[in-house]
Amino acid sequence: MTQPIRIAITGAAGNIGYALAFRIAAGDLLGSQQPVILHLIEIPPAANALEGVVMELSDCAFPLVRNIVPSTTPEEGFRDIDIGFLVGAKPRGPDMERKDLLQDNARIFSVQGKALNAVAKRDVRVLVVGNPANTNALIASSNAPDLDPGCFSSMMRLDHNRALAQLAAKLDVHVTDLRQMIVWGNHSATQFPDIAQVLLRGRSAREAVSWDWYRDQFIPTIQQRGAAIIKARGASSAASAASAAIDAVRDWVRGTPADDWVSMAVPADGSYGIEPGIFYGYPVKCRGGKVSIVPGLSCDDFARERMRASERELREERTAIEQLLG
Ligand code: NAX
Repeated sequence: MTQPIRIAITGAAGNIGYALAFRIAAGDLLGSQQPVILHLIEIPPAANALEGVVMELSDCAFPLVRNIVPSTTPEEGFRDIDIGFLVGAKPRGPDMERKDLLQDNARIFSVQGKALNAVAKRDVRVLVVGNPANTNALIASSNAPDLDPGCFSSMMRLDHNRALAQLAAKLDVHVTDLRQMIVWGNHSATQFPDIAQVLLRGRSAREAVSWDWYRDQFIPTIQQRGAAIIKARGASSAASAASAAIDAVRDWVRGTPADDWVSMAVPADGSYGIEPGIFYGYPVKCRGGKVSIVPGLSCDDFARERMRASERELREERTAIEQLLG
């Protein structure tokens, strides 16, 4: 019988964690033949809420769930895990500066990086969702010196999926008709959703929309989509974020389609002029569990300027938390 795979979710009693756990338990991540053991991690004040999540998961009698391991410490929660979704993070309080948020979350992710280093499987795959996701991934990875930095990525997939949906709606086609979307940079308002390479049934989608729409509507809509959801729903994206997290790890583990790529934030390696030292959103292909940045795409001055603006922001975030890098 297939061995169960151990999957950790931090912030499992939060909005995204609550949506994610049930979809993974139902087999949406690794398919209907792969049993799972869920490691659900919370902070002590949320232990009761976590117990409720465990009760509900157990009440679903999911055939694929072999065990549920609730915990309030990362050393216990990450033990022997194959996959980690690092969702739990401190939300921005009313009087909090972005700088304070960065510091508080940086501490959480340095502790979690050390714990992953100590107890996770050596080929663990860790997707960081908690914000500021790119810099949190950098901190976790730099505090896990025995794990390959390629074990870590941060989530650009929600932005990627949002970009596909908006462009498909504009062109009056289905999202599955589109290929080769890219979201470069940071998961923040400086991200650059780039449609220069997008193909609509093999032809350039960029040429099918006006420049004004692309620059003045499409790009800001994707950059501000999170805020628009909060305004409409009174709460931040949860089910769509969980869905994107599942898409991201599924493609990482099982591979991207032969004729497409996806956007993932991975350690910058100098590709496209983005120097190492940050996690940067790139177009990537995944094969055999490994991620490779798609090489050799042409980027015009308009694109370069936006890619550099997002890089600058990531370097500023890095400077703010430099003391917590391992
Ligand atoms: P919630 O506040 O609903 O849930 C967060 C949960 O994390 C809480 O239950 C909290 O107790 C727990 N937590 C906090 N610190 C923890 C720690 N050290 N260890 C374990 N658990 C901890 O937030 P939710 O809406 O679920 O969002 C979670 C994170 O995702 C936020 O940082 C949010 O900004 C980020 N997002 C990232 C997205 C992305 O595309 N990368 C999109 C959606 C989302 O905004």
